[in-house]
Amino acid sequence: MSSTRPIAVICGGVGAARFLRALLSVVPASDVTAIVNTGDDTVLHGLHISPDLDTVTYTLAAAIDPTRGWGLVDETWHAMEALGRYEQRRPSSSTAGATWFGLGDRDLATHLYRTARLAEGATLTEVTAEIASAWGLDIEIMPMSDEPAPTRVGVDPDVDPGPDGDGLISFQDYFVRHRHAIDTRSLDLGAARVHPTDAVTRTIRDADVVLIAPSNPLVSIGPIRALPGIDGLLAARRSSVAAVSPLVGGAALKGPADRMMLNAGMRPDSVGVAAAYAPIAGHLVIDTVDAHLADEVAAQGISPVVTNTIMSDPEVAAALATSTLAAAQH
Ligand code: FO1
Repeated sequence: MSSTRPIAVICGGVGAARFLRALLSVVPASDVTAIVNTGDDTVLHGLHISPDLDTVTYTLAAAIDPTRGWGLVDETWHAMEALGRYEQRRPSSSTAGATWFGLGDRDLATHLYRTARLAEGATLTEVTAEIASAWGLDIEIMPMSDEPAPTRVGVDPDVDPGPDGDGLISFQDYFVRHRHAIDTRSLDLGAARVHPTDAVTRTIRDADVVLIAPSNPLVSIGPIRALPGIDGLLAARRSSVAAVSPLVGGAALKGPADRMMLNAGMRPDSVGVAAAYAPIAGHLVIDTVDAHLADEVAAQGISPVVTNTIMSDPEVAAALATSTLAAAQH
């Protein structure tokens, strides 16, 4: 059994991947374990797709498409274009050949490999480690669970009834097919009905520090927290847990976190993030733009750290990683 690495990072997709890249510029990759949300996972064309795991892996391998923030750089799309031919002909009851979720030709190889290994009986934890190793990474990347834990989003059934007519749709239907442009009414976190792996539990319990990446608190960090036992483990060691707020000036840099928080009755700013994380984290890193919110953050019972959180250049990103680590080590 391998020993626990000193730094654990709780991760969603793009924001977490960029934060990890910065962290690995200031500490050795062999010191870090990334625990990654799999609530966004989906099955399309019979393939198991784990977007957040792949975004983290491709980013750290310097192979991510820098503009999209997902998928591989210099990608080609021949398979998707070829599928379009069949999409025109499929029966109305079928979802075969769907092209709304873009899978590049080289990215497809990752999903083919993952799906084949899972069919052979490998766990998602094992396959994820194989994929990270194949990309030459020394960081340990692990899924939050080996069981399927799909996040479903409740929307107005008149806008999209979903498969059961109750307005509950898959996360990727909401995020990609609807371009997260519709209101969210509720969230159903499949993570609450499965279990973290023993490796995840051990890591969150035994790592010297736990960092919560600047990811969506509801649908990226939320599923990991919803796994039975995880919030309790974090709460028990909250003084060595530091989170980075993904909201700057009341807005998400990417994605729908601000709108989702508003729809969930939360304040869509760093004070709302502080309220959500106060039970499990002792420190919250907020952006300099939000310095005026520091007292309100502190009033939530979480110590604010004010610094530049927009990882637009490597030096700023490295400083953010260093400050977050220092807060958790405090
Ligand atoms: N996001 C999109 O907005 N459109 C896509 O077609 C799309 C395809 C895709 C394929 C593989 C992958 O790993 C990620 C992909 N994403 C796409 C991103 C993904 O939906 C989101 O980044 C996450 O699920 C949210 O963290």
